[in-house]
Amino acid sequence: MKLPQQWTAQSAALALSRGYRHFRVVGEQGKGPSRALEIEAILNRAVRLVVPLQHLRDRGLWQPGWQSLSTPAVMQIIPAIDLLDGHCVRLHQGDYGQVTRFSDDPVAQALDWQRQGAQRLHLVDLDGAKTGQPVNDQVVKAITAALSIPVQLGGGVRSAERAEELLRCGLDRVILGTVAIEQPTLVSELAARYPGKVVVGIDAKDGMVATRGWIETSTVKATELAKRFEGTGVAAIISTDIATDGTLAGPNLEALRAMAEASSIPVIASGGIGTLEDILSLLAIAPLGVTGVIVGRALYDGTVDLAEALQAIGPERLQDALTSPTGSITV
Ligand code: AMZ
Repeated sequence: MKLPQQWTAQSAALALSRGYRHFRVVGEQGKGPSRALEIEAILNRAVRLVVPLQHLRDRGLWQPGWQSLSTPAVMQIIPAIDLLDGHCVRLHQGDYGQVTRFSDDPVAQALDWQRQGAQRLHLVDLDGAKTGQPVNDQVVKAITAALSIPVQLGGGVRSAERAEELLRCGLDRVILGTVAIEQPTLVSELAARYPGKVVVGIDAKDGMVATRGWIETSTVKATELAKRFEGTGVAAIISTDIATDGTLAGPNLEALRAMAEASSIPVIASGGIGTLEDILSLLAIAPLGVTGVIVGRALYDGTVDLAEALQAIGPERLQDALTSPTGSITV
């Protein structure tokens, strides 16, 4: 049955939802318990999102995840610059053999994203992650000095001294990956000493933590490592799904949900963002504690427009401006 093409809002089941408050039904799939509605949400004047509810249900995100949309969804979009030998690059699934070089002027690239409205920049020293030694410090320092927004850095931060050196240089946050699994106490100590400044990077291959430039995979579950840092003052966990990183194939929502549920530490999603819809799909798990998303290749490729994405989930979005419901649906 084709449902009427009318704008709807505030249905009984969705009355609590502020994430997708304004939408219209564009289709229906299945019958009985497997019934799914396809909705198109208005997010701003330019963007519409088709959310197949079946898709959310399949992943267990609708019940009670759908209800959990009751909190206004807020998501920080963080552009990423991965540095290899001083250049802006992206790797495919973290493979150092599959490099795409996007810019030879990382400072100009960072300034451009700041100009487009980014509130934070994510930097990765890929040489540092692989070798454990800082390689791109000159560029890192130049970017940090040039920008007025906070900058965070991961890759090769393997000691308290190194973390402190970076914070002294003006980095807002340091990201610890390999050390988080090899010396978790060091991370807890740093987090206690520098509140809000220490982020744990948990990079997972099939749910298992990978380290040292993702060349090594451990036998520790990503969610178990996340639990380890509960209550330590770690500012956030950046959860990267290696299989999707650099592929533009969409985020691994199941893995992100598991990470968000593993601890009360805010989770920043990383890996797989290819379109604005991918970013918007994260709004469904925002209430579970997914507070930000890192976007890399999609910005370079132009499949995500940063300014548009910021507008779509920022305070100016049309869904918040529209207040009068024009119909309702029953689900
Ligand atoms: O792409 C990769 N191969 C890669 C990458 N992006 N390897 C590591 N990293 C990033 C992690 C994290 O932010 O996502 O480097 C940081 C971890 O580095 P380290 O040196 O602490 O393990």
